[in-house]
Amino acid sequence: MLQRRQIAGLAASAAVALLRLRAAAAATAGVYIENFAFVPQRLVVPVGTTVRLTNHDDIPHTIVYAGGADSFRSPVLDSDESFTRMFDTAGTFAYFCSLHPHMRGEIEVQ
Ligand SMILES: [Cu+2]
Repeated sequence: MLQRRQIAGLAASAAVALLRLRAAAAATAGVYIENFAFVPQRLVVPVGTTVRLTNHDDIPHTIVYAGGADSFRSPVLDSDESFTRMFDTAGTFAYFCSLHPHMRGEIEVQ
């Protein structure tokens, strides 16, 4: 039969393992906007990744994904401003700039 101390030790080990799992899942990735283009144009990330999109142009851009419940829209991003979003569901997120709709990018979450 397990002693109370052993049970406490097991619980602590499980908590540490869970924290390590969370740390491994909390990845970040970046996309930047330069010369009216998203770079990289297509980004592939694991589920749970936080993506930061940063505007390196001298003019404002926005980032819009119109995909139903997962839709998002950044505020207007001036030079060097960024928009950050966590992607916690798998899928392909094809987004664009609402000010310059020919600007298109894609984030594939696996
Ligand atoms: Cu734009």
